[in-house]
Amino acid sequence: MTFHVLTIFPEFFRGPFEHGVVGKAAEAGLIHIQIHNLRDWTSDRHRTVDDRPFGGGEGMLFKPEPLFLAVESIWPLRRPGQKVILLSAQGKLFNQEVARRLSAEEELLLIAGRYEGVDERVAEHLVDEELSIGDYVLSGGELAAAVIVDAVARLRSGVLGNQDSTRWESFSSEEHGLSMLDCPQYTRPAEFRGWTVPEVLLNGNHAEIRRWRAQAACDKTARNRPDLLRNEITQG
Ligand code: 9D3
Repeated sequence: MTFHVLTIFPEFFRGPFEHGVVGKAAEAGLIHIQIHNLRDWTSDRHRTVDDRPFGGGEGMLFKPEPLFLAVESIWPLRRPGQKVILLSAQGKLFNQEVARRLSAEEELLLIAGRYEGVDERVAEHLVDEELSIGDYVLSGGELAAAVIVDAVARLRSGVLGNQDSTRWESFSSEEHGLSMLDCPQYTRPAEFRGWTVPEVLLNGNHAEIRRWRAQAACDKTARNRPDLLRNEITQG
């Protein structure tokens, strides 16, 4: 699978994509990551990518032309397995279900917005999907693009050492939304600064451990993410 990222800050991605699971998968040739500088598709001497909004208002917007030229030169003959995604605060919410769907594509091109936003003709006529990673304000789409590459890449078979481990994490739950958080976990020492590990985890009774973990996961979900339990009832 190939990930393209279109950005005015190409240096931003050297860090996140060189480390961890994504970096190792790229080194092993399991995924490919290409970072493109949006300014390569400008023709004025200041390499201008932004302009003022029609109708007035704060800040600057990405002009449509460099974005269209970039996508059309990266994919001169755009095929159905090549999806363009715009990261923006106005997008639909990204979640594990979206990650799973995107992981079935051959190639993704992620556009990281900056400034106050992007000319709406980009959202309407150039991109397949407009995505946000959550209800908080970021300074641009670069961090969001890195989040999406990480979440999608690790679903590709072979990217994780143990393929099965994707199925059993907090946010895996098959194709649809999430249902339950992971249970609390402990490692040595069994007593740390007077705080002890639950006795049941030390006694080797695996049936009892399984029951404890299920209950503890329920409790933690009710406390930290009651919205997940409500979804469970309404969505089955
Ligand atoms: C006038 C309101 N604007 C600034 C407070 C709106 C606004 C413009 C540009 C808010 C954020 C941004 C930059 N954010 C992104 O490009 C972005 C984003 C985000 O802010 N939150 C969650 N996901 C994403 S994906 C891209």
